[in-house]
Amino acid sequence: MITDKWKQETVFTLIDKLQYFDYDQVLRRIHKTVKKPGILVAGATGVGKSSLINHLFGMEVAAEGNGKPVTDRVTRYEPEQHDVVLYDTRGYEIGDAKAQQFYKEVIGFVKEANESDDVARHIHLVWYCISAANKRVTPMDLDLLGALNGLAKVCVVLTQIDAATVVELKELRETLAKKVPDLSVFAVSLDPRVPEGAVAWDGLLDWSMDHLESGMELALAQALGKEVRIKRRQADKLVQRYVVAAAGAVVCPLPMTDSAVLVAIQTTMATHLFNFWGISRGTDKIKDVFVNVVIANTGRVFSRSLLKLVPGAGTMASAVINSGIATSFTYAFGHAINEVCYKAALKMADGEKVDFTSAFAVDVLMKLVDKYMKQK
Ligand SMILES: Nc1nc2c(ncn2[C@@H]2O[C@H](COP(=O)(O)OP(=O)(O)OP(=O)(O)O)[C@@H](O)[C@H]2O)c(=O)[nH]1
Ligand SMILES: [Mg+2]
Repeated sequence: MITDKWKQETVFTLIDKLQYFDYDQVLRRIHKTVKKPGILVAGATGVGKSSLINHLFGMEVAAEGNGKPVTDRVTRYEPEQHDVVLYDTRGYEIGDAKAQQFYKEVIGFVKEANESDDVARHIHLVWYCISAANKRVTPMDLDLLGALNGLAKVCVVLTQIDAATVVELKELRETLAKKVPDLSVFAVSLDPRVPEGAVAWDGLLDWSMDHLESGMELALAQALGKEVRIKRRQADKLVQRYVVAAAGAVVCPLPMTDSAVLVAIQTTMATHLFNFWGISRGTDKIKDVFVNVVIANTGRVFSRSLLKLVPGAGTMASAVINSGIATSFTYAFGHAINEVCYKAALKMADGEKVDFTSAFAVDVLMKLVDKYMKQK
């Protein structure tokens, strides 16, 4: 018969299994499966290329000295904590004779990179920036767009729209629609006075995700700093991968006390999500909190949730985990972590401090797991 003592022991057995959790090793394993997208940001000088990289990926990324010049004009940024490779170009002066040099150098660079057998060098996306402040699309823009379009997935980012009137913007869009009808155009601005609905950061990132292979879209989302809503959507997709893994792990019902494989999936998922949200990027202290609080609580939440599902009067043999339980728990636990991380990320984006120990307390997680279990 199932007794309280048995339940308690089951909880302890599961928590014991977590003692061997090696954060760095799990993270290394996760990183090995990630494919990094390469994104090139091109356009004339002063259109806001470096500012755009800073805005989306964080000030430290494009800080001077952090990149490696790969040609005179192209600087490669491969931030240690992010799984993206960014290429910032030093823009050409409009009408400058050196514009031709930019053309040769940048097109040559992308061509060579994408013909290379070394996939780590490939440029997958090009964000071609045209400033609305300049109020025109130049022949050089069109030449470059044409040439780049054959080499990678290209879109147009209409930058600095705060510096143009509605009519000017409309004209720019019409010109682009006529001259490069196949290319998507996203209007953006870093001016906080421009209403959120008028800027297309979402659109630019959605387009980018849509044009990347599935492993890479997650890597791009992981690297995003302030665009937390998009990050959340991608984080939920990540949970789905673990739900599938959990279903695969429980082809035959497992005795509850033998659920090490499922615990491993939960802890790996938790590590992956935590890293995805960039929360572990902070200090060693945050890493300690993660290992001591989040991982330990994973075991508690996991075993408590499972025990809730065991029929009270059953025998121990009836305490099994089938694939339905495995998938709904993984779904609920993944979404619970995402909800906590999302709220933390919103706070951190506003410069607030987050107390992770209380954010990931067992009761908080249990409540969220219950909520998402019902939803499944
Ligand atoms: N008004 C306005 N100014 C912006 C915006 N984005 C960037 N800027 C400003 O435009 C100037 C040029 O921005 P950068 O990001 O250095 O431009 P860049 O394209 O990297 O220029 P190069 O490196 O010379 O090719 C800076 O003074 C920015 O502060 C914007 O959305 N609106
Ligand atoms: Mg720049």
